[in-house]
Amino acid sequence: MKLLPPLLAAASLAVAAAAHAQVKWDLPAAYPATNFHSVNLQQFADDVERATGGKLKITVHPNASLFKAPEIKRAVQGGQAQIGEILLVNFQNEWPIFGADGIPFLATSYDDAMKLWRVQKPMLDKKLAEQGMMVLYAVPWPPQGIYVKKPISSAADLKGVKWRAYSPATARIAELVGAQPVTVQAAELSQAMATGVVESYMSSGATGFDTKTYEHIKYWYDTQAWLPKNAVIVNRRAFDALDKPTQDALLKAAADAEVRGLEASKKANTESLDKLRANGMTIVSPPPAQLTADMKKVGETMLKEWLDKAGPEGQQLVDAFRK
Ligand code: PCA
Repeated sequence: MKLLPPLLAAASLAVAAAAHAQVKWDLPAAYPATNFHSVNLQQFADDVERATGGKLKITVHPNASLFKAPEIKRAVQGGQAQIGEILLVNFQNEWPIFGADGIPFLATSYDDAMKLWRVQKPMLDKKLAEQGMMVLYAVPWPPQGIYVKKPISSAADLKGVKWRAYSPATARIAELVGAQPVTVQAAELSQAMATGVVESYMSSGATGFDTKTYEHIKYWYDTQAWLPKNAVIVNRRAFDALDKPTQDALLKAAADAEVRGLEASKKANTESLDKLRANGMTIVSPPPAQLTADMKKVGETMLKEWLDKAGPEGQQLVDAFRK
């Protein structure tokens, strides 16, 4: 065997070590592995691993198995997880702009949701930078409708029902229609319906299917009230510790995931409503006129309340969105 001169040997060892040095990140997420957001996250993680030749390995932990939905943002901020997927509207009490995509009837289509994201994102970039994080990409959930046990014709029919909320805004809707709000994360929703804690809630067809809501609730009213977004956020120190090619690969995979996720959401919307029907659920589309009118009124009240809290920054966002 031919020996390398010592200096050269040391150098080649260092190169080999750098090539093999693997950075491992944990990515807590709150929705089941089969949900379209989670499938997209896994593909994002696979893309990053492939593009970096295995240098950055991201492990996705779906279904709130590592952190509960409302804890993921703090975990990423504190570095307990380097990267995570959050539901932006969960953090509206911390900063109103996080809740812009949860205001009923502000942005009600996929096009509107992405338009809203384009005006929301620069504000988010600033806020998350202050918090030592950055946002990589965001994907909307399908449009939100009302799951309810009995047929309804107006908001008055929701009085007194046990209503599952997933965010401050969905709890506020309950108050405004006279329902009884209880906050339950998606990962615990099946259980909450099975034990009778929840009789009604607003969400997408996707979450209704994920949680087998059809086993407990027979109606879904297609109000198309808003499309909340999941966002993938990363700890800034963890990002800065990566070399430039790895950072670039991560950003490229994220941009691809945003495009792919939007299409996956649209597909999940159609498919999940079909699957709910196939499992015996009645999809009421369009909803009764009085119900729509009542919910729009709820939305007007909530937009006003949101603007009061969000101040000039909020007004600027709404104006830019409506331009
Ligand atoms: N599903 C999530 C948030 C919005 C949605 O469609 C949930 O119900 O928790």
